[in-house]
Amino acid sequence: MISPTGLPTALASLDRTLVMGILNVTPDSFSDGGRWAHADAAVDHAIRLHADGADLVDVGGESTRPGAVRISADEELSRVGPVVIELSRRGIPVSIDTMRADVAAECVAAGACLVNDVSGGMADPEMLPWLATTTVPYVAMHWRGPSAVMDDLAVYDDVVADVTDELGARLATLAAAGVDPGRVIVDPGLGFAKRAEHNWALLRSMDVLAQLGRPLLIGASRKRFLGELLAEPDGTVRPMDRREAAGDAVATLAAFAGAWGVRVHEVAAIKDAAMVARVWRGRS
Ligand code: PMM
Repeated sequence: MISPTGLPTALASLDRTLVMGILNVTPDSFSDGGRWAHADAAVDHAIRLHADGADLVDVGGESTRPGAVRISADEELSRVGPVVIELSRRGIPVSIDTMRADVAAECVAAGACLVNDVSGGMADPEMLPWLATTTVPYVAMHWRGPSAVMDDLAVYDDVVADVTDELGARLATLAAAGVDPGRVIVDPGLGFAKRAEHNWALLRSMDVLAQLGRPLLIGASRKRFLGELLAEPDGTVRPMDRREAAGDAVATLAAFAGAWGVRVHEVAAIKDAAMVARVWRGRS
């Protein structure tokens, strides 16, 4: 399993897929909006994710659901800052899910060990210059535009080739800005400017994405394309709270296919699945 440089030793030496537990400190995320909006509830939930075996807790303060309107940097920081500080104080490894350099900088200073940027540095012109001043590992997700308009941007000639090329171009832009690609993890961004058939095509082609030579992160948990797959005969999409098993299946298959990490809401089953995938792939 390739690991990005700059991770804490305990995470850098994993020989199985890393499990990233999702903590959305938001009133409106599509998957768990409002549940962990208060710092105390968020910290309690993160402690549970960690106890369940999460290698990292991914803390986000801004919803990226389709159509979401952006919040201010101050608002975002007031949501995530206290949580990142408290989790770091407790020794729980944290990644910060943000598109903003200022928020990333504050959270890394507070102890976050990875920056997860769904925009791959495209949303904030300060992100790449700031990253170049640090050594923190960085997730560059495939992104075509803000959540408010992303559904209109789901147009591809060949989604696998297009996403691979666009991620390759981001790696080149990061390198030109002084960010060592050896620190960068790439993510195809399931559901971001992608319809169901795009997501499935990308999952089927993880070997093509892997040719970028970087670790892959996959986030499918509770996403709409799973609800569409499991729709009722009358077309009613399976609701969020009944997509867990399908999300577990995707995370397990992604682990078997060699993903560096999977981003999930419920950790325990996937942690076990990552161990199974490791031995299935031939490691004792
Ligand atoms: N998906 C969401 C948020 N952040 N980050 C990465 N790297 N990859 C993803 O697929 C991703 C992400 C949206 O899902 P959520 O509302 O369940 O957090």
